[in-house]
Amino acid sequence: MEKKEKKKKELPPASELSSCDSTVQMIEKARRDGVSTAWDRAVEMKPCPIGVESACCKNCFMGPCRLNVRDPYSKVGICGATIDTIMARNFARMVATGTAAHSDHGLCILELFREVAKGNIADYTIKDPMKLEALSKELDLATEGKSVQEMALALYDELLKTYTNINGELPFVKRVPEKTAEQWRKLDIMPRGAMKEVMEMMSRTHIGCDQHYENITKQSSRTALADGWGGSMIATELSDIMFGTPSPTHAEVNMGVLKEDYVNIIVHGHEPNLFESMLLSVNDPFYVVMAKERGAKGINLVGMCCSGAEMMSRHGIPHAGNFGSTEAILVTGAVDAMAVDIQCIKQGLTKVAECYDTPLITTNPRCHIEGATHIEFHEHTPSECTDEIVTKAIARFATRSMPIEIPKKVSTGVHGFSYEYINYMLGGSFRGGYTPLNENIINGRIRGVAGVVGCVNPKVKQDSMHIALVKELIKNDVLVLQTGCSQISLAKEGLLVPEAAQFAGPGLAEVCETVGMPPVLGLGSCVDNTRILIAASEMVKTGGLGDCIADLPAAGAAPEWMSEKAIAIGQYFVASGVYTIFGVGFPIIKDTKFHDLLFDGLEKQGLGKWGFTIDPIEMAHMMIAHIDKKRAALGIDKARERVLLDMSDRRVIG
Ligand code: BF8
Repeated sequence: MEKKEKKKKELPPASELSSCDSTVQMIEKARRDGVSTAWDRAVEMKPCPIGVESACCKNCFMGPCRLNVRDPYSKVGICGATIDTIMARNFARMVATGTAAHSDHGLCILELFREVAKGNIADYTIKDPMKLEALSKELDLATEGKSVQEMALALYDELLKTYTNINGELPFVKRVPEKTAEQWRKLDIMPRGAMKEVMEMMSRTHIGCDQHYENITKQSSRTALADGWGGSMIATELSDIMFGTPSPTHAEVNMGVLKEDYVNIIVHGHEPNLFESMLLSVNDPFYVVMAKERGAKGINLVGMCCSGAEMMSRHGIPHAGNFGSTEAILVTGAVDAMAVDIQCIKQGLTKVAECYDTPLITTNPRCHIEGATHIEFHEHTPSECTDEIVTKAIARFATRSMPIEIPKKVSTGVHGFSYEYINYMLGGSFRGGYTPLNENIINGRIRGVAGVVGCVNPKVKQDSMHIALVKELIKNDVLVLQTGCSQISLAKEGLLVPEAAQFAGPGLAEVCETVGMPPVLGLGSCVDNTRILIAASEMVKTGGLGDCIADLPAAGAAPEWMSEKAIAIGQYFVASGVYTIFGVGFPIIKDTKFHDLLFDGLEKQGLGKWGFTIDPIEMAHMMIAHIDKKRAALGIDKARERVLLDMSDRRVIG
């Protein structure tokens, strides 16, 4: 019998796949050039209907077992595992992977910090000794009469416990508001070391081990907290100490940052050390002269994804786009080298890079990609790797054979709002502290605070959910804090500028205009979500907004999430006390006991809870309703009504 030829799905117009004009332009060009990108593969791919609801288990080889998503309690796995056990274990393993990714990144930064402190690495230094001292004091380490090196080595020893603790609490628990930490102790979810938690999670989720969804979820909370208050926090804090704590800086975002007559080098990934070294290499006069001798006007260094977001925050390095645009940018033909390290590096990049004759260079021992060139990055001799990449990029520029088409769009915004800078910005050097922020929340000008973070996902139109959600939040006087790919979505939309106050509600606009700040603050990469945790702790400690993080008029969202890291981040925000809403889809079945626990039960225990919707406006109003609920519980709901009345009175008088 003749085999029926499988009909190819018709591709939708690229403008339906992305709100980013540059990415749309490049998807269209890729199609004309016959090149496949994740956007078109996502149209072709039909997600597994059982996997998408997490109703399958492959934790042993008696199966894999598939349960009925429409009637989840009608069947159990071969071992007898119920739908709640299966979904809780699958969810737990996503948390473990996300935590492992961030914590491994943090451990690399910690080891780098030790070597810098010992003087074994000449290429990096301690750029922010004030932050080193402040952090040491927060962790009750002696600083009086200590040299920078002594403080750094003592801090290294202390923070190593974040990984090695088998019993005892993580060092950064000292930063957690006392009542929140008490809740963790009472609920038995206090995190120990990140290695211990991830290992125990994998052990518990082995066939025939932890088979109670509530107990598995406790381990999910412990593990996720070891990410947020552990591995990720180390990555942020020590990167600041070594490479500089960000303060607001102007930076250009979008594909128009590529320059046709320059050697264009993109760094994409997550660890800042590769990028920091690349910055030195591209500014080395030897390579600048070499580039000019080959006909270029100079070397143009550009970032993407999270390491791009960090470099933009610290040094104002231009940013070409988020996770959704990494293949698309190669289609310009203008990229002379793309250097990557770890996480969110699509394997599909190799094919696209090959089609446009761009060297794709992997640099990290954890991340080789078949078909890419590997030049290993060693932190004791970092320039050996980055110099070689620059040389390759110059050679590619000199022999460019592809037609170049660079989308023209560029948005300039302000990035780099660290926790420390927010402290200074709102209070000034005279009244430093979070008191003015708390006062503006209490008096109602600012209704509450929202963290809008996370990925983009080809299942939804790129950037569209982030943009609609953030616009609705600021319109309703909610101050928005951003990180990761979400921050890049809004930067492209032009909202990370003080002038965006015109889109904010009257209360938030007034605060923004007084302080000169945007209503949407960009904090950096995904590990920098810890800046939001620290800010939340500080708001509690400053007073007037309750005793624990769960009391704050605050909420979080990742409307276009896709990675396991996003699930780990979501769970650490929930366990820290924050209502956290995801879009796209949620990988568990509604109306199950496990679903009830995540979406309701955890809040009843005094923590935060999960939420879900695919509608960004509904998402905004779910967050606003939660913020208003918290305002009412704090007894500050009336103040907001008064302040809004005052404002309309003033407008009438004016
Ligand atoms: O850590 S937001 S797509 S790049 S996972 Fe990845 Fe998601 Fe982007 Fe950075 Ni975060």
